[in-house]
Amino acid sequence: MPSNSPKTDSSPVSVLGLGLMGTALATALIGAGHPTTVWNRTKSKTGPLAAQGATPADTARDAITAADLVIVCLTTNDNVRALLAPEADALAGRTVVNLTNGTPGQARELAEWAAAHGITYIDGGIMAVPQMIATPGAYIFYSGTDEAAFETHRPTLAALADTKWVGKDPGLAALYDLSLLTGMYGMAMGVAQAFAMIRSEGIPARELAPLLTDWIIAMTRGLVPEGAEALDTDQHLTDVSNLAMNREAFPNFTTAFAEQGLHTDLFEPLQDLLDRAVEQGHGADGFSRMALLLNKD
Ligand code: FVH
Repeated sequence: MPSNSPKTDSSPVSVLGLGLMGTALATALIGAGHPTTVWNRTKSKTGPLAAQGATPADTARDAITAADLVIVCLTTNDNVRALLAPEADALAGRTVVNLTNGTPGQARELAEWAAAHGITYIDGGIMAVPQMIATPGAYIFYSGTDEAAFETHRPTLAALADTKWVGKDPGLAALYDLSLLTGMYGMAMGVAQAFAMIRSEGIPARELAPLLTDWIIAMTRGLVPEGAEALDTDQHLTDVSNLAMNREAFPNFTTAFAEQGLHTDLFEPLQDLLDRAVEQGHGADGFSRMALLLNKD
């Protein structure tokens, strides 16, 4: 029967899913001295971990029954649900830490399902790529109804990355994770468009890269903290770079993209948003207003 006593650094742990991330997680646990049982749908992926000292399990059920703490990292939460549902009786009394990327709603559904079967469920959002696991700077958001269970397993989870507990609503880890990734993807697509633009004249992207890096850092330093403050205090008026001015200048992007032989579809919705902001009377506001315009209410 699984116990609830505080876990030592040598607590056993099982990892289900040995893709790039699951393998990195299992490697970190082995390196930290945890007896680690591993399972993967494609069994050949257990080989390198077994060579490092992990115990390969023939079935997910075998892995689940080997430890109180079961870490899951699959492609999607649909995969997680399909894998865990038939194993509910074996999981009862244990703690599942799900590090699969998903939505707040999916996390809440999995937490409800787990609670109905006597399983402790903690959701996680990994803020790292596999190579960053167990290195400084990597961290993982966690949330779930049972904070005490998280604290019990925190020493083990700390072998993966810094731990950031964000609350008892199981959806919060995914909310924080996707909020940060939203910023990252928006920036990454802006970088892609910038590189396409400079390369349209045969100028190598590497010539723009240092300028673009410095520019993004400088802009982010102002935009993020000031935008957050403006939003939280509902004070959007600006004397710096208002939405009316941006709306008039914005067609330069799509026109220039077209002139340079590039697609314009990435930026077109941004023009629509700026048009809406001005039409609704927010032309004197700064970019903080845009977050409110994205809200359906
Ligand atoms: N890799 C990254 O940079 C990011 C960093 C942030 C977190 N993400 C999320 O982590 C989840 C896993 O990502 P991954 O990089 O390990 O992904 P893969 O290398 O493609 O491995 C996928 C594993 O999932 C197994 N799997 C898929 N479907 C099923 C299923 N129906 N039943 C059981 N297992 C399944 C797959 O097994 P196999 O194909 O080897 O048999 C792999 O073990 C993911 O949510 C990222 O968004 C990673």
